[in-house]
Amino acid sequence: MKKLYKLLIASVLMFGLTASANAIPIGPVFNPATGHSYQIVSGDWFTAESNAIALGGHLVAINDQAEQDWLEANIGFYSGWIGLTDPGEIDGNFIWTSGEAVTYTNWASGEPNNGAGGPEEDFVGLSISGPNSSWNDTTPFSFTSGIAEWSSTPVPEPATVALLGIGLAGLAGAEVRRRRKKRAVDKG
Ligand SMILES: [Ca+2]
Ligand SMILES: [Ca+2]
Ligand SMILES: [Ca+2]
Repeated sequence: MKKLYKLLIASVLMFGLTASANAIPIGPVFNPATGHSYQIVSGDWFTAESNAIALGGHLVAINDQAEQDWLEANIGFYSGWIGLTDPGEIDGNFIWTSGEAVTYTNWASGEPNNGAGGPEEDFVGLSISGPNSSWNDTTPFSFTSGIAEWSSTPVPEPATVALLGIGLAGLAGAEVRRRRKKRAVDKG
């Protein structure tokens, strides 16, 4: 029994260590500069893109140095998918799954190399290690998660909700008054 208890503590500690090794935000993180939210989604490149679509966006399109810097600062040590791919037979013709134009790249030295004669590489991963990060084209099963990016719909402010409530109460009050007046007229 004591042994089992010890084992349980050991596994909890180990899980804790594993979890803290990757500083990946669990919930969405909002970037005020882009007005977009970001979250880690799991899967090979295709599954991760599907999961990003389910959130209302795509795998991240890194459009400029500022967005790249923001990801480094907010995600920390991490390797996973971004929404860049060169599908089909025209290698090197990279597109963002978001449909945005490719205006910025951050390839690692010697990349993209399309596998350098090995299995063809059409899917791009990002590796962040401290202040440095770089991109590499690879095969679609090289990573088990990616970064989703989507346009956030502003949630109504509590004040707006309260005002809406007052407005509805006002309408209900007017309806009651109208009915009372009608009753008075009917009686008279
Ligand atoms: Ca973006
Ligand atoms: Ca390729
Ligand atoms: Ca490569």
